Amino acid sequence: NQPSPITNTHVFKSKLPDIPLSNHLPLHTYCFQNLSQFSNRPCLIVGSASKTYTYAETYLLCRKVAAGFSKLGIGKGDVIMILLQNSAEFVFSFIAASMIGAVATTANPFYTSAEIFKQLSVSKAKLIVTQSIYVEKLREHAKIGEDFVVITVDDAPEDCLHFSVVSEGDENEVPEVEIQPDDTVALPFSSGTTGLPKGVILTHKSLTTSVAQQVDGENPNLYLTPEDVLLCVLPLFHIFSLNSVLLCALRAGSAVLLMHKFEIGSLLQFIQRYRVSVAMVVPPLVLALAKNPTVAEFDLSSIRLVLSGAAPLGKELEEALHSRVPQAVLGQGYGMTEAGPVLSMCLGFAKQAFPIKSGSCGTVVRNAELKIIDPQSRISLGYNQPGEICIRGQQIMKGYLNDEKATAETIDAEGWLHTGDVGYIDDDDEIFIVDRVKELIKFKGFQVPPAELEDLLVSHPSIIDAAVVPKKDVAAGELPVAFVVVFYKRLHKVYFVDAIPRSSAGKILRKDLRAKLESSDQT
Ligand code: 4UU
Repeated sequence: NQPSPITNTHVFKSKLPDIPLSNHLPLHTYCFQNLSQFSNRPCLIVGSASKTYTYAETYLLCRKVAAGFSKLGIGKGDVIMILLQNSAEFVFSFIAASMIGAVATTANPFYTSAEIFKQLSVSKAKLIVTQSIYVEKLREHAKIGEDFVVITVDDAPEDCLHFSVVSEGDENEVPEVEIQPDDTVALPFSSGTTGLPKGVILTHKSLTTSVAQQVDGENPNLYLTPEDVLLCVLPLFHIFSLNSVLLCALRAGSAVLLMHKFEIGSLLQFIQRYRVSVAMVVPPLVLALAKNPTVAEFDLSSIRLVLSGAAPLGKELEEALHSRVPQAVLGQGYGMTEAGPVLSMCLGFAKQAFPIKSGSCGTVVRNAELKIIDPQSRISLGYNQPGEICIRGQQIMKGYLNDEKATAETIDAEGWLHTGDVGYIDDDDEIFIVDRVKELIKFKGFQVPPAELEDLLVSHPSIIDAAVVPKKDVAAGELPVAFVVVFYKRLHKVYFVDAIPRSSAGKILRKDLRAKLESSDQT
């Protein structure tokens, strides 16, 4: 216990001991390392299709797709874009990319064409796996087949290939590639503490370390077993679901119940039918589970653990959910794409669980160091003093793609990643997030970079200047709100609606809109 000679930094560690890490292994090798123990157990359950893939089948399909990608010319270091809702094909594509040393960049299929193309051009993706309904967006700025190859998981439109082209590959023809721990495997996009979305370089080592910090060791922080069924309704293109649901489940041999979208009725049916035991959620989903009256008609007794993350979870909401699933341990994980992503996890989820407090985001994960610094002086702080949360460890990103400046602003010379989140550590080593010093807006847990909306607003000829900030909201957590400076004919308020009411002749029903205004003014 020698004090450091240079600084006396207060460093917080997990209450669990560090463990040996198998982070020299490529991600897919690490995830499937214990496969033989559960090869005939369910791995992927596609809720909507009532189809289950065992571990052996999943592994085989990943290898086939890896061979198929390779045959299409995808090699080491090449990037594929996965533009899919949660599906078995998402999983096969992601793991297959890892198997051939390629990189998967994941994107929200609801993105506009412009958003998708920004990510495509920065990541230089050569192949896109998507659904036919999104293909039109890919035609707007490019020629399919020339600029990139498009594979659809359903009927292939013109110039596109059907997924069977890769999934019927020969599993014995997966090329032998040398994969180094420092090679990139995933390239999710995040705006970080400032500016526009950037490619976050996550290496094989980052992700294997992060998964190990959660589910490995004699007393795993997040204890999962082959008997568990994990709810996978959060989108896999976001790092929370990709890492803490999919990759952790594969390593532990748990089953993953894939749902392509959130709809409360089918969600409840699936939980009941498949006896979901572990539910990874975001606060808006907690709200639905806690408050929706239909929940009472379903049997949720199989749920033993609820892990909420990606945005702050109110105490009142947590307690409301507790009354719906009294048998379950409720707790939070705290993550950030750049941090690999998990910084802290509820120790109530450990095999030998610790007592926990509601409102806490858990305790820093093992094999990592966390410090809290004064945002002005940058001096590290002790217990119970709020400041900016910083993390160091082998799980954090290698950096932002082609952006040394943003990388240097986020990871300092000593290897500390600065989160832009403000929090404190209490006497029991639990982390409480109290504020955010970065500009990021979190709408239902999704990133909304204000800079992106500001750019869009000022590109309008009548808008001189604009600023976008979050406004607190019960259902969404935060709503992006714009302040705009315009030339003349000033609008004082803008309402966002799904559709403008029109008569059958197409005339705007202004009377209906005015009535809507009067009723909303009273609230
Ligand atoms: C208050 O949201 C994420 C990742 C979340 C995650 C991942 C694995 C949670 C649990 C888990 O096991 O990543 P990003 O990059 O989209 O957003 C990061 C930001 C954080 O910096 C913080 O501001 O999202 C916010 N955030 C939270 N805020 C994330 N988790 C929490 C939380 N409470 N529990």
